[in-house]
Amino acid sequence: MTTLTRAMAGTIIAAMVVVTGAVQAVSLTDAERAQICAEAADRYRQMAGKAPADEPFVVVLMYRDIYCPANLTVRQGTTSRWINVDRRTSHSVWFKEAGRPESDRIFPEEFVEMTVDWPPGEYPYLCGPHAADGMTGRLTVVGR
Ligand SMILES: [Cu+2]
Repeated sequence: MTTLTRAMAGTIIAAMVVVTGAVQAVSLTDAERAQICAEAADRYRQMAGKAPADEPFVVVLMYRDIYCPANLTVRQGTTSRWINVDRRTSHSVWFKEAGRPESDRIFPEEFVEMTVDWPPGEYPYLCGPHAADGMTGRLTVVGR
């Protein structure tokens, strides 16, 4: 192996380590996700004084680089709020595949609200800053 090839091999190994680090959140087990989402719901109760399910709108919590719940089915015309219950990190909601613009950064205790009146179908979305860490979600819209 020439020195150059050896140097390139070193670079490739370094790149693989970086990629592995970045996808760690993707490999969360269902139990780990459930635990994080339970913590997120506790954080929301502290902030709002009630459970997410008791709100008159649909709630998706953003916490520790996941959406809770990550998969959600709503009827057309449903108002949904993506709420950041993290302490420091900002997130976004971006229906990139649907060709929509990324939301503004949503800082702790802030939210974005959307009334989804799109045609029935599946709408994957992601967090701009954390998509590479596995922060993605899917909204399924069903007819009224
Ligand atoms: Cu995020």
